[in-house]
Amino acid sequence: MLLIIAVASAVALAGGITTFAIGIPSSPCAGVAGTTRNFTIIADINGYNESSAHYSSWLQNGTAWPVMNVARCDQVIIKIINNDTQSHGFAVDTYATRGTEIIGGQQSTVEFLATTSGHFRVYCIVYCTVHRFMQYGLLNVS
Ligand SMILES: [Cu+2]
Repeated sequence: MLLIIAVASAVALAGGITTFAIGIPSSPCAGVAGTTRNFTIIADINGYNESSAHYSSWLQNGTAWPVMNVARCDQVIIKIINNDTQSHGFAVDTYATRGTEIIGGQQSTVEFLATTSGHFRVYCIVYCTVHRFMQYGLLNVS
């Protein structure tokens, strides 16, 4: 019994030492000093930051609105202010896919580290009366 305990302890110790030597996987942005990027999105009867005015450009040539440009490893803070009476949603592909619902008159903040570069759609996830104007936002992570 004592031998079993001794062996088990040795195995546990070796495992511990191995874990210590290899370490836990580092974050993709470890050691990279990114910038904090703040954005404000106003959601109301005209969409996100007047996106209804950009709807025809979106239909004609896919011009996104609003557009947020950041660098990889930046800390992204997006404040969404709902000035409407109805609820609106907010989601970002890859980074905030579940999204958040903001009740009329309230605000919410979405924050994440931009670990993956690419183009990510920004859109509403609550079926509202101006939903079509809130489907073509864009986050560019360069
Ligand atoms: Cu909507």
